[in-house]
Amino acid sequence: MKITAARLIVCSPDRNFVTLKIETDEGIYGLGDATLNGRELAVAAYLEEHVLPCLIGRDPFQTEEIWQYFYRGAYWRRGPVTMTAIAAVDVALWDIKGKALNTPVYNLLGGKSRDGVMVYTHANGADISEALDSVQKYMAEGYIAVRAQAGVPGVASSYGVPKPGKAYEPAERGLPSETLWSTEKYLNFVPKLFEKLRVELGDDVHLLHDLHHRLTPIEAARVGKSLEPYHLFWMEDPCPAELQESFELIRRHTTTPIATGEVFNSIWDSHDLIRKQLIDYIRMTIVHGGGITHAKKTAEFASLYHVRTGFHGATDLSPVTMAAALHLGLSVHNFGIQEHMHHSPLTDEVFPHNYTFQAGYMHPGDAPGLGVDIDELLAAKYPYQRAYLPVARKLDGTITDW
Ligand code: GCO
Ligand code: MG
Repeated sequence: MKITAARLIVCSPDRNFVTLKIETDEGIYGLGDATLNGRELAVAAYLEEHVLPCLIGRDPFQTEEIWQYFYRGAYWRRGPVTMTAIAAVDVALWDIKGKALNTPVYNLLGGKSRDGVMVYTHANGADISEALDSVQKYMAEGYIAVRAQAGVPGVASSYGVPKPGKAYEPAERGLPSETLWSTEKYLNFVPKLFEKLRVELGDDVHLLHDLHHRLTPIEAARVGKSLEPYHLFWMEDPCPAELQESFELIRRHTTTPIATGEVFNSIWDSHDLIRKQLIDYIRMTIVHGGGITHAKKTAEFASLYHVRTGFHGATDLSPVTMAAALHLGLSVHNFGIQEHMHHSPLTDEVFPHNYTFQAGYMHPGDAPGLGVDIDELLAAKYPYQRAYLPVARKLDGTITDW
């Protein structure tokens, strides 16, 4: 089997997606997600100018050889653009491999290790009461794990809280919006949110919370300690993770489990965090972390250190990534949990897929390959529109992490 063509489908059904389609001389094609929120065309250009020409004529079964070719052959190492481009190729090749062998991708990754993949979704609200209602809504839908975020009194627009009446989609068309942040107000508020949730919801539901890289290590330690009575499933991205050793300070103060890595793009971003057991869940996902090939290697490295997977799964990762993550999540032994933010109905229409949700768990389906497709005619109706993630400032105007 030979690759005969490779091309991008850039579309924007409610938000931007970049999809790679690789075609072969046996009529089988594969899809890969190349979406990097707010920097989509950077990846599209990297693929079109530097990667796709090198694919033609290759054997799509050679996932390891092709991964190494684009990783080592580029000379310049790592980074979100490069690794998202490599991921798109890798995932499309696994899709082709599964289709050619007439088997779902999970069977090529070690087969099923469980019957379903436990997922969590996003509950949020402008205040504690609305956040509680939102968690209860998703529990009623069958979720057994829910992430809770709420507006922080005195902070105009908190991370994770949608604009009134709108679904939460942080990337906004036009130039970057700016939001304000107050760590002091947040630190005083967040224990109240989870105290209320536990009082009203009891101990069984898994509650998760995203600190979104905003705190210093000692501030994150304070949050972790203050949330221990409410036994969270995890606190996520407690502080920026460029300095991996800073997590040692958090670890010294709290037993609240830690998840990080959604902005990582290779195993080297988390090498110390994992081997020093400074985290409990690794969130680096397939679309930004070099594809199924590299995500599986990272998961297996993590399994040596009691670290489990908790892959990123927000709406800026297309249904192609959702499908790939479910195949890997069904198979890896040290699976932890999979994030599942609902795509819009229009996005689901553009990307028909076989994955399903049932009583807190998802399954990728048993179609050969990934079990996801793209309706190119429908996608063409929604052309790309530049969009940015917000920029955050502290109340005194200092730029901070959004
Ligand atoms: C999450 C993430 C998202 C990101 C978004 C950026 O935990 O799902 O933090 O909310 O902000 O994916 O593109
Ligand atoms: Mg996050």
